[in-house]
Amino acid sequence: MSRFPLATALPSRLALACAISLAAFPAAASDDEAKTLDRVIVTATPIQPLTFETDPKLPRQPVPASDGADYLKTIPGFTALRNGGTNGDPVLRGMFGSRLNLLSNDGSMPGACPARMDNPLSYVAPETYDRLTVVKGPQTVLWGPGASAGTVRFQRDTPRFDKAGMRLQGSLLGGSFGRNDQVLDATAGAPAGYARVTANRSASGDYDDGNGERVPSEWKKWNTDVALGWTPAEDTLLEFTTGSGDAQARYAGRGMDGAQFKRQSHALRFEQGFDGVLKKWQASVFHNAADHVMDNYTLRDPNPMGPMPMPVAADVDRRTQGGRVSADWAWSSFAVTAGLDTQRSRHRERSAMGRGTYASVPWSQDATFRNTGLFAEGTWSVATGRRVIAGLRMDRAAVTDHRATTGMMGTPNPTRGQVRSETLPAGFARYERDVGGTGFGWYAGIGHTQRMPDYWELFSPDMGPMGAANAFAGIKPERTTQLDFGGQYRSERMDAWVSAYAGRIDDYILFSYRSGGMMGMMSAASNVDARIHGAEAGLALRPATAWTLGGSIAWAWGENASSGTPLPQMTPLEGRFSASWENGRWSAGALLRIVGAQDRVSVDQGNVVGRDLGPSAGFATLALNAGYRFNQRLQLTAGIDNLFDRAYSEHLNLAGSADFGYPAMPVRINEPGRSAWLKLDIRY
Ligand SMILES: [Cu+2]
Repeated sequence: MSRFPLATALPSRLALACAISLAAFPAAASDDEAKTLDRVIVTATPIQPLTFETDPKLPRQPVPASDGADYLKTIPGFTALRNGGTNGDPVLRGMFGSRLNLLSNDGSMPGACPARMDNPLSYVAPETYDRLTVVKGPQTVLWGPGASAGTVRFQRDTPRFDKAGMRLQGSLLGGSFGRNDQVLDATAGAPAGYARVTANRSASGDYDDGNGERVPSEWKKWNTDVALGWTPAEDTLLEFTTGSGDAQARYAGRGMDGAQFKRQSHALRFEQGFDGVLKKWQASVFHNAADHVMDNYTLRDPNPMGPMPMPVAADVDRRTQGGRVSADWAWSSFAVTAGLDTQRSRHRERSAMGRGTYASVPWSQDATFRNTGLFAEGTWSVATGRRVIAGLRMDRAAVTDHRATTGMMGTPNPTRGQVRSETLPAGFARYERDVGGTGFGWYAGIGHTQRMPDYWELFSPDMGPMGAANAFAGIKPERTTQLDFGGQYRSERMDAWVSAYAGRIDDYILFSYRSGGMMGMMSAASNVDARIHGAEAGLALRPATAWTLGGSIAWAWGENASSGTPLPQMTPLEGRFSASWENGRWSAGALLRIVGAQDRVSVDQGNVVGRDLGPSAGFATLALNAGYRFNQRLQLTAGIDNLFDRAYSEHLNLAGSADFGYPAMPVRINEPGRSAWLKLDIRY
């Protein structure tokens, strides 16, 4: 997209400022300058191969569900584990869960479900955000601990007004299978401040796969957020935000559906800019709460032949509070951001047999988490087009086990009241080079991070490693050391980029499943050593003014070095090829997505959600889109996804639930068959 600054074309000071602003400053939103026609996004292009930034308001294809994970799928290297129609769990380079640091409004919102039905991005309505930023690999320390596979931030910009006024954006989406979405984003403001309301509603019925078989996947969700900002001076901001939302989602691949996804978020942010060496300081606090109910009777009927023939529901609740203070300094060739972030999180649950009876059961708290980290990240412009970027971080993490009993049988918990605490260092260094005048640039970096096991790794497994009382007692922090390197070339007619990585993960947290227990499957967590490597690459050609031809590939490889077997849940080789045309008023495009077979599997191993079901076949799908811009304010786009109505399924997947008639032998959930959609975007 041409509106992104071409890092290679900038003089070093500007590039430095740009790098700093990407890393630390939420860029001030400019008045809506006349935008060119926004093409339908089929594959996002990087700012540089390590960093992707995309506008989540733009139309994209295949039409995404209204959740954060589906929006990431346009970035090469990402895929998602499907639950049903929405709330897929994002996976980058075969890495899942807390290996991805997922942030909304720079606060963390870990879900509550012990089976991870509500990953952090299921509480994100992407279109109500202004920017989606991804940093691949352990190559930043600014946004919290862990982040071994990458950092994903959904952000809202600060609106600024020269005079009193109003801005409005919105969209309407309609599509096959009863899909309908409405989004409103309205801001009223003056030089002294602003009020912004964002709201969305999204719904879809069950979809049909390419065989015409219905896949239980319907969802409906809504979100409303309000931001009140006070801007007494040009470089001062005090902002209060509050929001809530709820949803329901049918899950073809689960024994229960999501009957409730209640969200409450509050945040307060202060920023002050300066003219001297100290450029800025900022402070923020957040409070995020998720209250999730899963049951087998709201969106399905209990299966009389299944493990749960009676109506049953569980209510789980997670409240996370945190804060961050940071300051930015800049000298002529050196800039640094340093600060502290902290968060605490509490998890509790209650459950009962019978419809709605859980609500009268008292809560029982099972876990609390605390983490405080100190960080510093700097950029040194060695010479024109040569930069060194490095960061250090030190975290202190503690987890308390409050469970009186564990398991369905109510076995007394041997680790009740115990606290696990760890000191976790992280750091990275990267060299970036723009070869002046050639449009060519490259980078190479090394990063190390240590990640505290998360709620799902410490509390969800039925068993821990050999010799440990349970997972809480025995699972060690994961330590990732990774090389990241790549390059890019930009010219008038061609952009090309590649990002590659090679890493080792000591004490990689692995789930193994076997049949047994009351629910039919038992899980055990253990630490193994893993080796990973892979690459993503992209090419965009502009043979004529109106035409763009694009292609990208993503390849990931992993091995369990402790056993010499494949690392499970690894994304298969994927290629996307697109052609698009636009003349300012009309646009048209086609996307061919080709995914290879995956035979590097370790059956019944994986993570808290996904396990390898076996090898999978490759597939290819074709999608078409077209757009028409009536004027600067009104744009219509339309698309047909899976044009040839192919029946196919992704490798990373859940097995369909017997409640919906799926066979006992695990069968992957199929993707939607041919579907059409129409989207109207309004800017005012
Ligand atoms: Cu759940």
